[in-house]
Amino acid sequence: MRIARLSAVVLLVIALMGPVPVGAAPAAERHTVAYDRYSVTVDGRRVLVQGAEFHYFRLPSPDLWRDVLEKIRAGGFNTVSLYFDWAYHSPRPGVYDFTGVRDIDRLLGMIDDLGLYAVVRPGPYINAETTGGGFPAWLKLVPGLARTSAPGYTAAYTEWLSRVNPIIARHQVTRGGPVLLYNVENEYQVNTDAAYMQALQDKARADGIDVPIVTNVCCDAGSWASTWGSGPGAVQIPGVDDYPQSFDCANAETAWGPWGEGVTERVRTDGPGYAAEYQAGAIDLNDTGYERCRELTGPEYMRFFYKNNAIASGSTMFSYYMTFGGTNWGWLSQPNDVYTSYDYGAAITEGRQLTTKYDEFKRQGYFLAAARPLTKTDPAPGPVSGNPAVQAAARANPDTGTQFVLVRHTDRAASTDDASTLDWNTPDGRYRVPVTVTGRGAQILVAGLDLGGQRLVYSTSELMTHATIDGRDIAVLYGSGGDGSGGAGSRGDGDRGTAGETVLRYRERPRVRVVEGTVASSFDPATGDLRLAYRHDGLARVEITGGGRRPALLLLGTHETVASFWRMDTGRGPVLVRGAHLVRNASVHAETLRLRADAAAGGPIEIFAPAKRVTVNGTATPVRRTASGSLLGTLRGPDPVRLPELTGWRGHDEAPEARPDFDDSRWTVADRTTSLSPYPPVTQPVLYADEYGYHYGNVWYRGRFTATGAETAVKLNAITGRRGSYLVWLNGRYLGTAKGGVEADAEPNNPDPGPGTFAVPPGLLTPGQPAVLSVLVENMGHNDDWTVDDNRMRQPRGLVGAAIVTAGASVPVSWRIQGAGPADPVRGPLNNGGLYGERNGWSLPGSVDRRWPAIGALAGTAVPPGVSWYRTSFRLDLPRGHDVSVALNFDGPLPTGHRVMIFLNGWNLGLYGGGMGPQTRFVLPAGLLRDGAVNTLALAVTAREPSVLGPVNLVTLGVQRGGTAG
Ligand code: IPT
Repeated sequence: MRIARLSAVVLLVIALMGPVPVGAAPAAERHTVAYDRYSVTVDGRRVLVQGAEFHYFRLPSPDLWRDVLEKIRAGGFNTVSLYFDWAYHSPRPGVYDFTGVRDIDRLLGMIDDLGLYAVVRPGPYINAETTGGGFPAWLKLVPGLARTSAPGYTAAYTEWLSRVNPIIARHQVTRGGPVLLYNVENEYQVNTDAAYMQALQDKARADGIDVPIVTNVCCDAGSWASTWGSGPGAVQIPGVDDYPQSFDCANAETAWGPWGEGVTERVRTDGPGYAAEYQAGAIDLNDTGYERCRELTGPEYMRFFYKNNAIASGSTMFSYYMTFGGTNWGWLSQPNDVYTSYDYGAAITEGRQLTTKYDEFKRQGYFLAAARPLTKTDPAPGPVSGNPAVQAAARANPDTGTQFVLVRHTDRAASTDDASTLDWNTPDGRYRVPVTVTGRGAQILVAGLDLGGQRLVYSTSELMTHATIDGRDIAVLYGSGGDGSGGAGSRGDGDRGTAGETVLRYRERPRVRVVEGTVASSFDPATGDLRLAYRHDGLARVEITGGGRRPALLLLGTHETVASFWRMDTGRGPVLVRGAHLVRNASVHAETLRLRADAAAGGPIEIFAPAKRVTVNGTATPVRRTASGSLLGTLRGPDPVRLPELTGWRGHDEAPEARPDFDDSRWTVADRTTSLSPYPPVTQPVLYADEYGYHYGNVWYRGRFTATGAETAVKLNAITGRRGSYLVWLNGRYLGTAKGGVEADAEPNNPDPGPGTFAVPPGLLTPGQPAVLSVLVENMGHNDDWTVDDNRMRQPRGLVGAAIVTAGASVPVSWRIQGAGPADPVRGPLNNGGLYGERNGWSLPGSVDRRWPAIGALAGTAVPPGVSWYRTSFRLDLPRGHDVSVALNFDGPLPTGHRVMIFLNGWNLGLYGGGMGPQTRFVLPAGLLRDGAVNTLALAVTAREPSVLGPVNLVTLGVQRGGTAG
């Protein structure tokens, strides 16, 4: 074991400080973090890290962080993995903000309150489909190749780490907090600067990071191992990123591991296997919609690939990317891969709803937590399968002998149902065990496991969890064959009706009482084996007493029925709850179980707990004792929700910048002739928006020239990132629009959009008179920097070329540029761009629209080319003690001629239509959406052609009684 922390010095300092002054917070409990080839340990106890990737910056409402974190914990996770996004915190060099929605100290405190661990990933580079891959756009103006030891870049990232590391450091496990592991960089293996990787680690250590340092390796772990596995730059625990299903959500039905089996490779032999990012959803590369991404990575995929990975690799550290994806609000997205929603097809939707994927996480996560011997296993000789189509691979714990056997098809693509008999040498004897692999199923079967006071010899059902409650051992098991959720090769009826057998061992014949269901039992006095045989159907209940052991209750279910169980650990031991939509927390006080739980519908709730009385969200809930010794009560469903209609809209045309007489004298003169960008401008001067400090969102250009009368056209070129475009006016006349380019150095055989030629209408220009060209460029977020050498983070935004085509002498143009004002102190640097309305507060709540013309309903409103704003306000009154997820819903066909930028109470919550992606519903997160108060919606519509607006309304994405306030 390597001790990752040298605590002696710290302890000495504390000792010298003397007693803690009265009134100070008690010193948090300190722990030791270490690891060996099997697992990470905390104070010597092995931890199986079941991690959920969560991006706080994609959920701009700290109270909802708690909601999602509680859902993550209830789903069987013990860890959250967090990127920290440099760009999100820093509007300009030297300026950092960790307040409000950026308060990561609060976030880490919350994670600690919930008893979760955290893997922190502060980059500096994070990728993650965030603008610049996490790099603030101001870094484009800093000399030195990013993600290397170049001095300029080093100074910049040192600034970031000097701010973020101390916050992280005080929340480490070693100081009584949740931070268990510290991740440097992101998939750096395609790059080569070992000194940089080392410098990041030295910086972390100098800033007080004393937990193990990890990194996430992509694609080819081998090359990393040989180059970086030891020596400068090597981290203590390298992890691997695996995305076996790739990202083609359009082919959800047929994909079955296009990127391979997806088994996490062990990179170093002296550390545990670590699945740093294991695919749990997908970016919607083809604009197919995230529901298809959820199918691509649905329960079937999770069962096969996650179980396969766990047993084949013996990894004990997993992080699932993403478990909750969230929203690319403001200009957070890297536009070439994603649009506003970062739902990711994850287990918890963008609207914070639980899916069947969540159920699968729960089944597997509860198992990983309950099967403690899994934290230390070696490959073991597996049972011999009588049918070559069925494979049985095994791992065993060298101390307890417990075996974990993965049963799957030998050919991973096989979708038939196949039976086999395993010749299984278990720790408790040799058995012939019948198994069935249905469709693309995979099961982890266990042999030789102590279930509290019971001895599980083996079972052909899968174990979900076991708990000792009130002196009785309760185990929840379920069948093979899936949950019937559909997908390639899946059985429509799931595991209903499949056979199961569970063998337990006793000193003498125990009493067996089948409380519910049909279960046959037989006892073999020679071995002490009690064999239970049954078909998985509903939830069978078997009580076993005597036999020389304490009482036991087996709950034998199906995928579906066991998914309704929740396990919570209280100060008085574990409790099991069946029937609520979600259980957030449980505690036992005297003989009362206090539950915090959500109900999506009224119905029964069943509780196994050391208690006689129950309160749910503070309200006493009558319960009665059942034949299984549980408590049964009734949960109240939610009250009806009424959402207001969106009426009373007022509208205002914008874009005075297009008019020749607009006063731009305070705009920035565009006079730069050079840029650090390796992508040279097409014309002079340099018009790249970043060069003038306009980093996010729309920018305006105004070019003045003296007309000769010989002008025939205007030639422009802009790089906006995918989905951006630009609009052009000459002397106030709209000339048209073109798509912005994605990259300045696009392949010649795959030409990028960007260039646009606009004919000058005859008579528009008067020879000898001043003329004004106005261009609105809809910049999207910035490119990422996955590979260092092509310096993609320096891809320009805005105009990259502009010229007047003339039959006569060339026409010089003088340019001015205007973009976003100073960063919004509350909403942060990524909230706003440079539309006139944004610069003048039209996106904010307040009464700027008092004198705007009333237009009534939005649907049917004609919009001229250019920019128009529409505002309304509405009062929201949701039922108390409920969690209502609300979205703004656009009906009708996706518009192509205009796009809508959505502001709720000033927060930029996304882009609809106009090639922005297939999204029609935009989450309005509670917190930003104010309950019991008036809310302001402002829509900035950029029309590239005359357009008509469609209907828009509020919808619910989920309604539960309960919630974080419950
Ligand atoms: C992996 C990145 O590490 C992560 O930040 C995110 O971008 C993810 O992909 C895709 O959503 S990169 C790997 C797929 C090559």
